[in-house]
Amino acid sequence: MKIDRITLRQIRLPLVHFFETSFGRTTERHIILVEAHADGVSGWGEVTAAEHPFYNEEWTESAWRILRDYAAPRVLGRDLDGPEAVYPLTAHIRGHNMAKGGLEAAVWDLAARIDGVPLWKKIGGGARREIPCGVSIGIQDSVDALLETIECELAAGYQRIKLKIKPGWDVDVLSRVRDRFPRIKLMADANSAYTLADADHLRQLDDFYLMMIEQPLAHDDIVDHAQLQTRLQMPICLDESIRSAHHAAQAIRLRACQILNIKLGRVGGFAEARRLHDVAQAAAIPVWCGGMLESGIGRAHNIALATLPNFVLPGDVSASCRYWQRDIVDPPVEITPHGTIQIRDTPGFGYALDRDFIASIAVRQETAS
Ligand code: OSB
Ligand code: MG
Repeated sequence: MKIDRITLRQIRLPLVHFFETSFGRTTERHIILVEAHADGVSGWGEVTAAEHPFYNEEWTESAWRILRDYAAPRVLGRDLDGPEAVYPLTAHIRGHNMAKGGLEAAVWDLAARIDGVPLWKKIGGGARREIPCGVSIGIQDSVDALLETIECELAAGYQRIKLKIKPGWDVDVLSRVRDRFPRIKLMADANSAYTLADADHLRQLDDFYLMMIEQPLAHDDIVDHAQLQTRLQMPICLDESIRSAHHAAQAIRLRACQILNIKLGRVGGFAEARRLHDVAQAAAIPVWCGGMLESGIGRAHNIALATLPNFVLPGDVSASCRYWQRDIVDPPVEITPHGTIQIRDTPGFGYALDRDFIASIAVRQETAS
């Protein structure tokens, strides 16, 4: 497989509802789509970098530059044995996993299409025909608004509720949520809003029978999380801190987490996501698929990823309509009444692209060959 052309497009897509985390509020996404061409076929990837460097160091603008100036030139014109060859070609570009991962994912999709198989099969997945889904609910303007949102998502069928927390929006909020919904699967994600000095404060959350607390401490920390875990009953799940299978192995060895969130972009694509999955599986650490407010392309890639065997917990992979008035794929991603997404068997990531819509919301485009 020889990649003869790579097209980058940046699209603008307003969210149906703002999404607020401990690091800020998002109302509109600026997403880079990567189209990789070979043998007259093309595959698509999505860069999951946000609009600002607050979740990690990347943002739309840095990703564009990394892709155009560093990642794409290293992959273009190469005779690749397969999509596994992309990760090592860009590995010496330090960091910028989301930029590199968007290109890598496009080549996996391309390879699946060339073989005429669904992406989930190409990556070695297929452990399940439908994936269990949860929702991630951002910080709201009031607890009443939050309770109403939860009600709505449960009615739609979602299997678990994840709430974003931060100092000032944590113990009291979760207490009211638990009072109102005593039996739901519930978890909290702090996006690094606390330090080890908050351990006693965080211990109060143990009263609410949470499935887990996600990334309470610093984005680049493993050691303090291990300390914190000895003081909490609920399992810690790591997100931001884990950028490679090696990090996962270290976190597991130090007992810094009991669960792992895997995000395709954060770890630089499918090859590393699979390695991370395997490291966790060998250590009996369950994983689930995280989300980055992806459009239909990134969402479809997440669905494929979540068919690997150790993705046993509901992920942050939810229906298109939670995010977009109109998605860029056709049909939009939908959930079943029992809170799952069904796997599709069309070659590649499984959904058709709405190319006219993509063209209409594109703010820039560049092709390298
Ligand atoms: O920490 O999981 C996170 C969104 C943006 C940045 C970080 C995170 C999230 C989510 C949203 O939780 C998941 C989704 O619905 O896509
Ligand atoms: Mg998270």
